[in-house]
Amino acid sequence: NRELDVIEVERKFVIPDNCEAKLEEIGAKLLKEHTFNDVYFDNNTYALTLADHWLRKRNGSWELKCPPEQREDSTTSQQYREISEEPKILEKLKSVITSEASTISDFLGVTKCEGFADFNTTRKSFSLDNYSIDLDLTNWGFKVGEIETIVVNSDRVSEALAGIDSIADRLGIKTGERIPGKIPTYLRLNRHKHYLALVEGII
Ligand code: V4E
Repeated sequence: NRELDVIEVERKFVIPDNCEAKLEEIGAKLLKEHTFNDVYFDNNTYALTLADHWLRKRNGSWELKCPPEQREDSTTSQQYREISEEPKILEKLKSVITSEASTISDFLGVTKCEGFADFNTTRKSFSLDNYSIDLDLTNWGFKVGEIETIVVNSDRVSEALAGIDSIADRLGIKTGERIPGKIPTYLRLNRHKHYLALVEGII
């Protein structure tokens, strides 16, 4: 009874001026606009960051983004597992920083993990076929777009990437390069040491 590997495949993009008009033109539908708060956690040696594990409390609920078993083309696209069940999150966290903790907040205490970023995002979510297109604006003025889909089998990743590229193409967006997201940008602006750990793996 192997579990399904639910993988989120996404590509970020710089939001062009006419993006919402273009989205409408290609048939994407605005699903909702909402604002959420994220607090991200790590310790002072950036153990979670260096392991590419992203623990956050989004609107009060725990979420963990971590690498799937296999991933393709990781330079310009991102593929992550997103886990929201607390026992599974705890198990993953303990595989990065060994501890005896029995809850996530216990884990944070014994491993001295603390919040390193706390901000709000207003997100307009559009949908087109099995893809969602999010236009994000943070409360510190940063904008970033993302085209995203979920696959339940790693064999489907290339197909998902091709679908993402096709939508990007129809929107007139370049996809060849990796666009910095909210966290890399936040760290570059506010926490330079942590930023260097992220981009250069040095502490
Ligand atoms: C995966 C990741 C980070 C966590 C935040 O992920 P992101 O997709 O930007 O958040 P968001 O709000 O869009 O999540 P959603 O609502 O779609 O679930 S922070 C950095 N990374 C990956 C990463 C990395 N390991 N290295 C570099 C240089 N950049 C990015």
